[in-house]
Amino acid sequence: MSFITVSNEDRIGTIAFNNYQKRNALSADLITEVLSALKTMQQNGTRAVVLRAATFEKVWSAGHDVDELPQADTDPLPYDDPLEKLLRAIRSFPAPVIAMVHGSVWGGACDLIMNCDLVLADETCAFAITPAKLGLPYNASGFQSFLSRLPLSIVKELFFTANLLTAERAERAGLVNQIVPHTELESQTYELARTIASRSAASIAVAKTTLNMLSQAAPLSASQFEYIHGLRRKVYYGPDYHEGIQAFLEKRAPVFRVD
Ligand code: KFV
Repeated sequence: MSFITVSNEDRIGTIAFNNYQKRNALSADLITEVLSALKTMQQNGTRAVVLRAATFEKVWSAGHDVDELPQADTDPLPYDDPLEKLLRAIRSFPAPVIAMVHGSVWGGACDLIMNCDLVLADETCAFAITPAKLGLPYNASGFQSFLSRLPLSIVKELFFTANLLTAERAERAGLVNQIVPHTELESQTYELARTIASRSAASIAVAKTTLNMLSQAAPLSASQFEYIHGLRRKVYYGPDYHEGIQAFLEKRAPVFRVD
């Protein structure tokens, strides 16, 4: 079964999520297909990639497939998690990856957006990062992606509330390059991709790598990293994570401990 559609025209690749039944959740199978499409596009010298949903629905992607998260006592976002592999593949893809967004973007899909190079969206877009609803300790590289894109105050608001950031605020904060009318979303996205494809691929590849490295440069000592990792471990071994995942699976609101 295929969870995405892939096309290529004039060296512009398109990868479209196509599993709306599950709200385009980023399952391991869907991610495997995206990674394979990216590999082929890189081999074919693709000059820009558009990452989108196949159909215009109210959800762009529901984020990490919660059914595939461990239920307790295991790091939910380890280095080799499929989602983490996808984020690294987008970052290291030599040409720009443009997210074209219609609808709401949740959790890990929001992190995916942070790792795309450019974001064009219409007025229906909204973004929520939801680990606080799942009792899930987010990982340091994930926080860093948000911080490289957004002011600290907005990142904190997103992670502390798990509420949706509206299109207008997302544009003002710089998360989205531009909000365009829905009727123009496709034409403007592909116009942008064509402009990029007409420029020097060599120059753009160096710019992407260098800008990513500079924007993610954050010195952290080994002991500080281990301290953070210890804090995370306490949470994924703790009652909130267990309760958050159970609540999602049972389709009810979580009841977190108050002491
Ligand atoms: N993982 C697995 N299944 C999901 C899912 C997800 N993230 N989101 C939705 N589904 C399933 C859902 O269980 C249902 O399955 C179907 O997709 C339609 O969802 O077998 P079922 O019952 O048909 P509905 O009915 O909830 O759809 P809708 O009423 O349109 O609401 C859409 C939405 C996106 C608002 C709602 O599905 C939702 O709140 N989903 C969870 C969004 C979320 O919190 N995502 C973050 C996941 S955790 C994550 O990404 C990370 C990395 N993190 O750290 O937290």
